[in-house]
Amino acid sequence: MKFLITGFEPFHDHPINPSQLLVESLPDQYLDVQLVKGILPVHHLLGPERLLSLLAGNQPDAVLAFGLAANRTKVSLERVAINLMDYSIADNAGVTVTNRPIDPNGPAAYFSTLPIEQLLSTLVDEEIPTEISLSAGAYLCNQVFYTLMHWVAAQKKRMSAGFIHLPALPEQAARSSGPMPSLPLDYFTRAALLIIDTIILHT
Ligand code: PCA
Repeated sequence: MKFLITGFEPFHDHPINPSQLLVESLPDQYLDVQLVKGILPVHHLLGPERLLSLLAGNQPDAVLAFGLAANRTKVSLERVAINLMDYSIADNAGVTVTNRPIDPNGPAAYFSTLPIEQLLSTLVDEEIPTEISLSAGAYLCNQVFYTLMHWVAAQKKRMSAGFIHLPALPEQAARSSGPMPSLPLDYFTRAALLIIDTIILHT
C-alpha cells in the first residue's frame, strides 16, 4: 500500500511550518506502507500543480494532506473542502485571490473520505487533542484539499483522502506577540502514524 503525505512550506509571518516538519519526521516505510512525501509551495498555481503531479506520478492508495492553522487548539480533521478562493492574506508570490471558484465547473464542495469519526476517537484515546472541523478556510489549504478531492472523485476506486490542519509548534508560540495555542511535533508525528494505522484497519 502506498500513502502520499504532503505538508506546506512556510508562509506569511510563519518562519517554519509544522506540516513540513511533520512530513520530514516520517519514515519512508511504515509497516507494509510506503510513504511518499511532498512539500507544497504556498502559491495559488504551484501548490495545486505540485499536488496533482505527485498524485499522477505516484498513484497513491491513500492521501493525507497537512497544513498549519496557527489559531487552532487541536489537530483538526477537516470535513469539507469548498470551491472557493478567498484569501485573507497573500500567497508566497504576493498574490491575493478573492471571491473566485477553484474550478468554475466543479461542485460547490467535497467531503473528506477519511474515516474522520474513527480517527477522532483513536487520537483522543491516545490523548492527542483532536477535533473535527467544518471549514478549512478559503486559502491554500482549502484549495489543495478541494483539488485533492476533485482528483479522488475522478478515480475509479474508493480511497481515503483528506486534509488535516495542525496547530502551531511551541517554538512559534514562544515568539508570538499574542496568544498562540501550540502542540509539540511528536504529537503530530504520533497522530500521523495513528491515522495511517486507522486507515489500514478500515480499508
Ligand atoms: N496553511 C495555510 C496554507 C499553508 C498552510 O500550512 C492554510 O491554512 O490555508
